[in-house]
Amino acid sequence: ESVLLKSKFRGSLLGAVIGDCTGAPFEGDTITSGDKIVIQRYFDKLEDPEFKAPFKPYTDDTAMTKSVVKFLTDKPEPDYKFLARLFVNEYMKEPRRGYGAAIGEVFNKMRLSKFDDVFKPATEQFQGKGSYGNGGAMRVAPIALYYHDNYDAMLGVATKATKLTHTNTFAIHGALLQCIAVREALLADPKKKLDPEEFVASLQEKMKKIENANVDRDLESSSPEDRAYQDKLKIVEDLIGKSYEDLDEEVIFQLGNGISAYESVPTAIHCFLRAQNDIARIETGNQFRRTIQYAISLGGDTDTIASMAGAIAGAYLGEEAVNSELIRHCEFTQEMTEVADNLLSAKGEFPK
Ligand code: F2R
Ligand code: MG
Ligand code: MG
Ligand code: MG
Repeated sequence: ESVLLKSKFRGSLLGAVIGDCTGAPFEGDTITSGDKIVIQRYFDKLEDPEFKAPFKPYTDDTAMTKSVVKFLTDKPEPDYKFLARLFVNEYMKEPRRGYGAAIGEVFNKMRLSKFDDVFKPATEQFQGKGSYGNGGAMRVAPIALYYHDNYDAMLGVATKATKLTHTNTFAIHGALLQCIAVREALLADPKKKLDPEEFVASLQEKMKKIENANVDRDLESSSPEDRAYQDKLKIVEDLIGKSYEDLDEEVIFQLGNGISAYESVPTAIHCFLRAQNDIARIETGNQFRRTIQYAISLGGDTDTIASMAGAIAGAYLGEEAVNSELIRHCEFTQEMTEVADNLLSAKGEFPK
């Protein structure tokens, strides 16, 4: 059992970093059918043992995920000031890792206020509306792994870890959805064929609770975010039944491929589910690669959607599903394997 968990922890964090590294060169692109052939060859090369090239660098997605792991492993209890400092140190050390355009402001305010109230700067983003970017979701996988056996704690920690930078409900609920998806994948038996309908139904039920709880807090208001992710998951569910070849335009139109959590987290979950079966023009027998390659082929926020889809796929399939050549071509993958092991052993060391 712990052998399987070890493989799944490694698989998930490798999925996060490999999706980021391989997706980053395409971030912001619109992908044509010609580009899809280019992406097919790109992955063929990355899996070729003879292929020599400098590794693909990671971006902010992995930089922040690393900090979240350290936050979980280095302190006995969640310490959000510590996490804020880790984010800021990483950002100051390497500001050119492709961070969101607005998040630097949060980090500067944290630093200038000497980390006095680490939750305040994020509340001031976008005229007080808070960021709805996918930055909370893209770094949440370690929390799902660490707290997989304590669901309520998982949601609580994921919420606060997101709120350090993102206070908009769309960003928080998106991060929770991604967190829940990674956990469900971790708990699923990789030897059994996954039932996509069951997987989505479970996410729908959980998001319903989360979105309804939000309504209860403020009975006066009924805003679009009250059902936002339930509605998106309904689309994910409807897409499962559609098996025709040219689904991509519809996926991009209905689910999105943007940098907001709302337009990327459900898309990542769709990628994971669709890759359970063959996908036209993605030639590989490897489900892990298929997930990431498909996510990238949708264009838009490719590094982040591939990273989130990769974290889910890796949590389901485990490390064995990840091609070792693909690992070799991405930055920080060796370290990420050790980091995954530390995360698993930290679970045993500290009382919850
Ligand atoms: N930043 C990018 N990619 C674009 C450029 C990088 C590229 N490599 C290059 O240099 O060419 N990618 C990274 O950002 C995303 C995560 O962003 P995060 O952490 O959520 O940051 P932020 O700044 O808070 O939000 C992102 C943008 O979303 C818009 N936005 C958010 N909330 C808004 C609101 N309430 N109102 C209006 N706009 C809002 C803003 O444009 C934000 O800057 C990932 O893709 C990661 O890979
Ligand atoms: Mg990025
Ligand atoms: Mg069924
Ligand atoms: Mg991105």
